[in-house]
Amino acid sequence: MLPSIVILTGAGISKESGLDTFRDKDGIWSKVRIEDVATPEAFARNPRGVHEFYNWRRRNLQGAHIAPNAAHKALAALERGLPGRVLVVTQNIDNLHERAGSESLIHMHGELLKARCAECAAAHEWRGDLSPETPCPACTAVGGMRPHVVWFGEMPLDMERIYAALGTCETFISIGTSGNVYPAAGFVAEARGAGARTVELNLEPSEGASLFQEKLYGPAASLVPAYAEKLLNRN
Ligand code: BV8
Repeated sequence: MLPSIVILTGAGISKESGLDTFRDKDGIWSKVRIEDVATPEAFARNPRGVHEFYNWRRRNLQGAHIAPNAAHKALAALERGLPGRVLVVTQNIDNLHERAGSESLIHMHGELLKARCAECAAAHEWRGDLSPETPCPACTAVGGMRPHVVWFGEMPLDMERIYAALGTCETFISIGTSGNVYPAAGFVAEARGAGARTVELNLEPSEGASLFQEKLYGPAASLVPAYAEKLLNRN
């Protein structure tokens, strides 16, 4: 059954969990350049440097200070309250939606706690560091291990399933994303074109704000529980 509520999340939903966003003033892209750490060309040119960037983020994500916040928990409760009706599509590579209990979940940009082998394509849960010397646990090849993350210029994951859900959902909710990165930033137009009600919950208007029929601005940990409650009472 296709979900009637599709929820797109971005880095803003994890901000109050202690993870940096990308384009806020002190965000990740103010410290490193996309071209140096988040493209296949960067990885080919400087694999050790790209590994170090993701090793730092993988270690940080597993720090005791990082945990799901009320927004992640509210989305998991919404899924439990409306069985089979909710799908979360996240741009985030953190695991906070899973840790909050979300199961109907697509990581369209991959997952920081997974690594895959360029030689045999096997993907593995991965909590330690990676380096150009890391052997593949499946085929033992060395030099092919990479973060299981979608870089710029690479095709996001599960796009068919995402577009099928966007084409039939009744409500599309965008949470904590600036609407800069495609194809995710185009999802609101897809959903609206298919007749869905479109809602933006964000700290400030995103690039696509004009496409949303309902807009609420403020921190996700406050906005999302209240909005999820409203959806549960309405359905
Ligand atoms: C692709 C993993 C094609 C890496 C990331 C048009 C069509 C198609 C492609 C393009 C196009 N135009 C340009 C492109 C190319 C490119 C692109 O979009 N570039 C942009 C910069 C212009 N897109 C791609 O390359 C994509 N691939 O299209 O492939 C293709 C076709 C055929 C065959 C092969 C390929 C791939 C994009 C994926 C890149 N990987 N992530 C990693 O994480 O290291 S994307 C990167 O940006 C981030 O990872 C994140 O996932 C994503 C989006 O960022 P946001 O989540 O929105 O975060 P941001 O900081 O921007 O915003 C945070 C928001 O939260 C703000 O609005 C803020 O106000 C708010 N906020 C802050 N605090 C709070 C809050 N909200 C609520 N509460 C708070 N407390």
